[in-house]
Amino acid sequence: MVVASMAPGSNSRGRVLPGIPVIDLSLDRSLISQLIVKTCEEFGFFKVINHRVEPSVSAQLEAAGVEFFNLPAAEKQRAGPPNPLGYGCRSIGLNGDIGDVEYLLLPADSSSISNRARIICRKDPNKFSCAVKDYVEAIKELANEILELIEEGLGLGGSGELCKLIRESGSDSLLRLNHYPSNCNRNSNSNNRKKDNDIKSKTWSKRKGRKSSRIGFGEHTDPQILTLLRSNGIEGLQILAPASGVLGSRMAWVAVPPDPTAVFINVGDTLQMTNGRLVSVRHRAMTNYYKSRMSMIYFAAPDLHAWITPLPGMITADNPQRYKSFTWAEYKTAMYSLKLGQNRLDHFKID
Ligand code: GA4
Repeated sequence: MVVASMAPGSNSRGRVLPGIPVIDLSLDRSLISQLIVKTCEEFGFFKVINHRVEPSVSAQLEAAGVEFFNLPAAEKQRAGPPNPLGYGCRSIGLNGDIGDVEYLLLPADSSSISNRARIICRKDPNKFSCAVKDYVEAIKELANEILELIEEGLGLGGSGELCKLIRESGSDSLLRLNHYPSNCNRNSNSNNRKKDNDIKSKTWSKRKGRKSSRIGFGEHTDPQILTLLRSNGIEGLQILAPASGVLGSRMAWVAVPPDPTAVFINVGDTLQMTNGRLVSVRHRAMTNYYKSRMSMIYFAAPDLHAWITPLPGMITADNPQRYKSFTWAEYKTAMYSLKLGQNRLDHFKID
């Protein structure tokens, strides 16, 4: 019985690279829990199919996002600047990172969603907040299911340690809507010129006769516990994964083929509670020359005061504790003090 497979992945130059692990959630639970742990150990990334997030719920949020990003710039700016949440355009985080992206970064708790909806969608705040709430409810369920499976695969079945972290009422989880405009429609004004040059200098693919992609969201790992991403049918997401070649294994950017029916999952830094067993994956998003891409991303995070400390059984004589314990609030302070691509976990390493 095939429960997981490697779908062919290729970068935008068409080079075939190792595939993306696929987990079919309708299949045998004990088998998929082990496969999820295996893929989280190797890649920190996989795609799930046959999940229970209704297509209509995803479509509703996608439509709300499209409607928002189609508003005139001045109207969108009313929901910004991100401090750190809200509407942002090109500027990412607090330390000068930029990308070819505009976004809405929202808290995932119900009352904050309602409050923000009044600013984000003055025309019909109720419709916007329903779209966000329905999606958050469904995707949070999926996050719980995956964390339960991870617990089982790690042999912690039934402990509820991981699920408990994101289920608490004070959970700091976020929802992010990213819109990557197509390059061909992009209008750069003089204010953007310096930023444009910075981005161009990092342009990833330039081949004669081919329109180049630009960096939409630079490489980074996600700080939270688990990230669940759903995008429209436009490619752009890439993960840094081991690619075996003639000279052995090395790390390479692997393009993730888009699939609007699937949810892509990656391990966040905070799953280092497994003492380094599960790895947070470095990833980035490229723009598409012809088509705009939209992704909706749920970052499952604990309460600010929650302690991130190794899970039972993860510290052994052969694998002593690698990271100091920290609260999520402490980790967030470190995350906002660093640039996007910097390694935050290194700051908590035990030497
Ligand atoms: C990366 C993952 C999430 O998108 C995010 C990002 C956050 C932000 O956009 O404000 C950060 C980035 C992310 C990590 C380092 C800091 C903070 C931008 C940045 C430069 C919302 C998150 O939680 O961390």
